[in-house]
Parts: sequence; C-alpha cells; structure tokens
Amino acid sequence: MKSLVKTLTASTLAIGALAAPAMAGPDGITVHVDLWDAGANMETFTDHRIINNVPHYMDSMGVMVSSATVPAGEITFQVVNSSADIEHEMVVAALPDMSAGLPYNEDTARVDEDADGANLGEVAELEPGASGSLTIRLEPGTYALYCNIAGHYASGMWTILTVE
Ligand SMILES: [Cu+2]
Repeated sequence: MKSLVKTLTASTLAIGALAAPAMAGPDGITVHVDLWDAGANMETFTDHRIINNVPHYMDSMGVMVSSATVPAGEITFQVVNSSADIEHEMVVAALPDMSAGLPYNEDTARVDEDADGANLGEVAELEPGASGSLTIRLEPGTYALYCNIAGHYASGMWTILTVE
C-alpha cells in the first residue's frame, strides 16, 4: 500500500515537472525571430498568404521562430533581419480564424494594419543585418507574426504563434 502511494506521488510529481517549463517565469519568455530571404534575385509570390495554404518550403522569404508555442504572459521577441539586402519587419497580429487569414489589401499588397487586431505590436523596418526587440503581453490564442513590407506577406513571410 505504501509503495503504491509512493508511485502515485512520483508520477504526479513527474507530470508537474513536465508542466513547469511551459509556465512563464517572472521575467517572461523570449522568442527569437529570424527574418530571412533567399536574396535580391529571388522569386516572389502573390499567393502565399495564410489563406492560400501553400507549404512554407515553397517560400523565398519567411519568418522563423525559436518556439511556435509559448505560454501566455509577457513575451519578448528578439528579431533579427538576416537578409543580405532587403528590409524586413515583424508585426504581431491576432489570428482568431485561420481560414480567414489576415485582413489584406490587394492594391497595396499589404496587410491592413488598421484592422482590429492586425497590429498588436511590431519591430518596424529593420535594415539588412539589423535587429530589434518587442515585449508584449499575449493572452492564450492564435497569432501571426508577419512582415508588412509590400508584397512580403503574400510571398509567405509569416508564421503562426500559438499562445497557451
Ligand atoms: Cu519582409
């Protein structure tokens, strides 16, 4: 009987230990974001938005994150534009409906940042090689990190971030 109790306690502790890293510490957590592209002569696209469902390996530019799932709370994005020759930026948007994607203006080839939730915070317009950071508090939900330089979002320059 005693050994059974011990076993139960041990497995409960194990679950607790596994859950611990998913909780935000007092200083919040950091997500490293790499804004990348395939160079000045790369092919660009107009149909690689979230709604187009084109796999990311087809893209010639993108947003790469160190963690695609993070705990709710204060999150610091450390953003690097690793491009050799193109300006990029990172904008955080709420994405309540994946099938609807982000509000998009075909004429400007940009996400409509004035729409509700389309810009919760950003690291704007980083020159090639430049870096910046953004700290914001995010509630549980689905978010998109995207670049809103004209044409970049439609070329696949976005990624999904899940906040638990
Ligand atoms: Cu870009």
